[in-house]
Amino acid sequence: MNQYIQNVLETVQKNHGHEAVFVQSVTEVLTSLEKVIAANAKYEKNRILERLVIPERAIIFQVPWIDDNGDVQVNYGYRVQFNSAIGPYKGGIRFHPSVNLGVLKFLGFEQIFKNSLTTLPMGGGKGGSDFDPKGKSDREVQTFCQNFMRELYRHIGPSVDVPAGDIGVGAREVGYMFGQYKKIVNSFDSVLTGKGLNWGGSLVRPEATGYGNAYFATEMLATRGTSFEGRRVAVSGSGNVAQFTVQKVTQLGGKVVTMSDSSGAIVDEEGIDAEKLAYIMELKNVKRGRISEYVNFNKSAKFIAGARPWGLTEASIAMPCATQNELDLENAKDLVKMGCIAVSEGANMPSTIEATEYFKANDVLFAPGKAANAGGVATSGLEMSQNAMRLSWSREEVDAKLRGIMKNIHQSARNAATEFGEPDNYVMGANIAGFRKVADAMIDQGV
Ligand code: NDP
Ligand code: 2IT
Repeated sequence: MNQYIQNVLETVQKNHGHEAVFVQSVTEVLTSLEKVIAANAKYEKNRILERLVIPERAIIFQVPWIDDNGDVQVNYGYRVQFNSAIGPYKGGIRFHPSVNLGVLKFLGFEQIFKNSLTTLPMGGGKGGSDFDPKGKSDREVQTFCQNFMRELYRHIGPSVDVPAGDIGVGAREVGYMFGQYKKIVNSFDSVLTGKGLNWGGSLVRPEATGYGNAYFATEMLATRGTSFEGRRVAVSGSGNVAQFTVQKVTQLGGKVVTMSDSSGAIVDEEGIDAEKLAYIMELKNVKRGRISEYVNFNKSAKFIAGARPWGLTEASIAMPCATQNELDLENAKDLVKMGCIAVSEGANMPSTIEATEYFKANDVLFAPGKAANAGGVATSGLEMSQNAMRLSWSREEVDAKLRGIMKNIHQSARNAATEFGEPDNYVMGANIAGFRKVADAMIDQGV
C-alpha cells in the first residue's frame, strides 16, 4: 500500500481503534484512493488525508427531558461537523440506542464524499442521540426533540449546517425540531430538510433515497445489458429507505421477496406488491408496529425471527436498506450461492469490507451506499434550493432532477473507475470522484 495512506491509516487505528465503524469507513475510503494519491503529490504535500479524517468540529451535549411518568431522563446529543470545503455541513440526525461519537464520525465521514458526488454544494456532517424513539409516546418524542433542538439550534443555520432525518428521525421528528428552532430564533429558515410539504418541504424528498437507489441500480444493471424486469430482489429493513426502494423496484418490474427489521425477516415468494407495501407503510409509519405482523395480513408469507434476509430465498439483486454491517462475508456467500448478480446499498455501509471484497472477487456488481443512497441528500439539496428561491417545483420536476443526479453520479463513479483501470469498481470510482472535488477545494482555500 502507498506509504502515505498507510501512515494515516495507522494513526487513525492507533488513536481511534475504539471507534470501530469510523475506522472501517476510513479504511474503505483511503485504501481505494491509492492510485489518485500516488499520481498527485499535492494531496500529501497539503496533508489532505490527515485533515480529512479529523472533523472540523464535533459537538457533544446533554439532553435532559421528562417522560410520561414525570421522571427525569437524560440522553447524549451530538453534531459532527466534518468538512465544509464545498458547502455548509449537511447530513441527517439519527436517534437510536447504538448512537455514539464513533458511529456519527463514520456517518459524517461518508457524508463528505456522498455530498460531493451529488454535484450540489454541500459539506459533510451528521448528528444524533442515543435516545430510542421505540415505545415512546408521541408526547415523549416531542419533548425530546424540543430539548435536543434547544441546544443544537446555536450550532446550525441555513448557511452553516442543515440537518435532516436518518434512522429514527422522520417527518414527525423533523417537524418537532423545526418548530422548536423557529420559536427560539424567530426566523423561518431552511435549517432542516425533510420538512412537511405545507411548510417548506420538497415533493419526492420522502421517496428520494429509495427511488435514487433503484435509479442507480438501473444504471449499473444497464452496463451488463439487464434491468430489474422479472428479477427477484432481496431488500432489508422496512423503514423509509426500504419502503421506497421496494416501491420503485416494483414499478420497474422487479419482484421484492424479502423485507426485515431488527427482530427478523419476512419472505414473500409471491412478491411484495403495491397493496402489500401499503399495508407495511401503515404498519410501520402510523401504527409503529413490527414487520412480524405482516404474516397476519398475508398468510402465505413467512417470518423468520432473528434472521437477516440474505440467502433465505433466491434473489438476483440485493438491496440492504437497514443499517451498517448488516451484510457480512457469510451473508455475501449465501447471496452469491442464491444467484445474486448485483448489490445496491440503500443504507450507509451495510456491507462489511470482507463482504464487499467477496462480491468483487465473484464479479457481482456492487454500488456502495455513498453513491447509491445519495438521492436522499441530493433531494435535500433541491429542497434548500427551492426554499432559497421561495417556490416549489412539481413532483415531475423534482423526480426528473433526482433521476438526472443519480445518472450523473453513476457516470462520474464509472468514469473515475475507468480512468484508473477498473471500470466495474464503483467503490474506487465513487471514492475518487467524491474525494477529488473536496480535496481540491481544500487546497484552493489554503491552510
Ligand atoms: P428508518 O428508521 O426509517 O428505518 C430503519 C430500518 O432499519 C428499520 O426497519 C429498522 O428496524 C432497521 N434497523 C435499524 N437498526 C437496525 C439494526 N441495528 N439491526 C437491524 N435492523 C435495523 O431509517 P431509514 O430508512 O431512514 O435509514 C435506513 C438506512 O439508510 C440507514 O443506514 C441510514 O443511514 C440510511 N440512509 C437514510 C437516508 C434517508 O434519507 N432517510 C439517506 C441515505 C441513507 P427496527 O424498526 O427494528 O429498528
Ligand atoms: O445518510 C444520509 O444521506 C441521510 N440520512 C440524508 C441526509 C440529508 O441531509 O438529507
